[in-house]
Amino acid sequence: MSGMLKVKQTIILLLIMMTMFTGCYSSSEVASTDQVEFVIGVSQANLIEPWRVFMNEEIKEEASKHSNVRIVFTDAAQNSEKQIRDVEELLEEGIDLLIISPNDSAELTPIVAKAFKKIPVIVLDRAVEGYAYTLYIGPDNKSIGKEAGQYIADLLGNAGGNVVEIQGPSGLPSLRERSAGFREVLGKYDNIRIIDTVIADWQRDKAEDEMEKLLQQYPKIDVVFAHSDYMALGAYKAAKRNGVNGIKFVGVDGFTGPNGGLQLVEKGILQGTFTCLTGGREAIQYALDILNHEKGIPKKIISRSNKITLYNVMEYIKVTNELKKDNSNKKIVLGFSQLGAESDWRKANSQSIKTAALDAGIDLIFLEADQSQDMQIKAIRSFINQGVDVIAFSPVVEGGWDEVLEEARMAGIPVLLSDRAIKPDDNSLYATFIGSDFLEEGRRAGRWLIDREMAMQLVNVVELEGTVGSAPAIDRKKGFADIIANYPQIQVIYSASGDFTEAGGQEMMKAALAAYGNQIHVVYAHNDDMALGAIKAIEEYGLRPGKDILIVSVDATAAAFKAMMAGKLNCTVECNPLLGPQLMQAVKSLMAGRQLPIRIITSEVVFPAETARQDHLNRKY
Ligand code: GYE
Repeated sequence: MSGMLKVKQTIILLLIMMTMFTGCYSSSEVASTDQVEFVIGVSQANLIEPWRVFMNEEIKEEASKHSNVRIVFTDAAQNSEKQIRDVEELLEEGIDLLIISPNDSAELTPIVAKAFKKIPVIVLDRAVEGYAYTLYIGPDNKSIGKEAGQYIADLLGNAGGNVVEIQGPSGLPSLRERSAGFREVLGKYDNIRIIDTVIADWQRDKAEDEMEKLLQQYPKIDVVFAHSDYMALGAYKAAKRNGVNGIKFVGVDGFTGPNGGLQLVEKGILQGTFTCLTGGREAIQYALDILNHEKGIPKKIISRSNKITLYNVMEYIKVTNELKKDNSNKKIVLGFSQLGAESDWRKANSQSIKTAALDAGIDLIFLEADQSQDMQIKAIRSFINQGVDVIAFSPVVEGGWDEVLEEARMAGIPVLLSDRAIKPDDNSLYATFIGSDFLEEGRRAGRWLIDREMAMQLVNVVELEGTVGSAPAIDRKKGFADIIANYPQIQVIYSASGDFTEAGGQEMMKAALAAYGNQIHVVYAHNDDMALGAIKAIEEYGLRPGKDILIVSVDATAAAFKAMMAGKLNCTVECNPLLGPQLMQAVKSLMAGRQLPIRIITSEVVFPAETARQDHLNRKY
């Protein structure tokens, strides 16, 4: 036995003893003779919500598949100070990875950041502020609220009616988002009134008491929307006891088990529920990938919510159970429509996809489209005709995909979005979207500029935009604008599209220089290739790029590093093109019958020229 393993076993024994004597830890495993390689600490916000109990069960079940893993659970009992202490103790005990579901986002941010300095950290459900963690997995609460609102509006139909909302503890951001989504949709209907909102702290009994009062107060309640199935059940009980029939109850969570939302829908107690994945199972899967240094760990995963009613509950339960069976041996055919080869980023992206397909044993049909939407639509149609198993594509522009995606749906072929998003964002048309947070990239470029240029009186910026109508061009512009909006001395005086190419960047910069010459202080380019083009134009004009005119761009390609080391580029914001491994993993999960998260967001950082020489050593593209 190696020294490290011995240490691990001692830790486990210690933790088990602490459990026995103090009752403050609980370990999923009693004394085992297996060699423990990884100890994972799980810091849970509370165990009052059945949803969190379920999260812990999922963690336990998934971890039990790996004999080299031990889990140590702590329960903060809704107290942030206690949770901070829990994490501190787990760290002292020498855990290898922390999974935390914070009680409060702001209050837990510092301790999560502290833990992240030492070990990988996976944050579940409630986020922390900033980016000091390895991976976040959580739901899109706003869209859960919206979907619930729409469902309730459909239930009420033309007659409209009175709705009551039952919430968890007030002040939680996730709860506010859920409520906001719900209100946004119902607000559009004149004949629907939200007559009251009560707080039941996720508890069934409290919901029952609150509902009791509501029933006395209001002669007519048509629908109760509770932020958890458990609270919906409490409200139902009150109505039943009072002999009030005809109220429809809608909840959120949709997990399985006694009093789980799925069973409540099956029994007709709830009219519907919206699934809200706990992320427990996925957290363990990713924890192992992280601990085993696998490639392509994302930064954020946003889970998909499903509407469950009497019509689909049986099917949903069946499909969820079948997931446990593994049918991953079948050969998979993937059709990938790449938008073009316009930049170094794109070349690295294409290479990553090809290599990852080969590594994963997936048959890849790869077609390139020369930045033409028509060619991409043709490619997707050809994949449909060939009857591939899965289609993935990187949409050159956001709009105009509905028809062809509808065709894929009719053919029963799932579609994955890679790299770029579509609009309108109808997420029933795709299984997942794997790619960067372009808005955040724009913000990062903006923040870099502000940190650097705060003292200057006037900062004139030239913005070299990417392909017109493409997701990265739209969001990078917006993210940058959001940040500089608070600094009136920073002005974008000229902006034009260079189509993400070096030649385009050079041409646009030439035009900008002709118009503004040495009044230009900064260039913000939506990608490195255009920045390289701008560097040429600036040199031709007789100024020094990186000195007379500062340049910040996005992508962090090898050529950008070279330019930074030569002093000609000042900063590049990373946009990771190595999406192949994540894409293949998603394809495989999909083919194994799993539902994919709605959004998988890539992990990225910022590289200023000052540290380029050092950072350069670890770069892969
Ligand atoms: O930044 C740019 C490319 O969609 C993220 O497209 C991608 C962008 C990338 O051509 O270089």
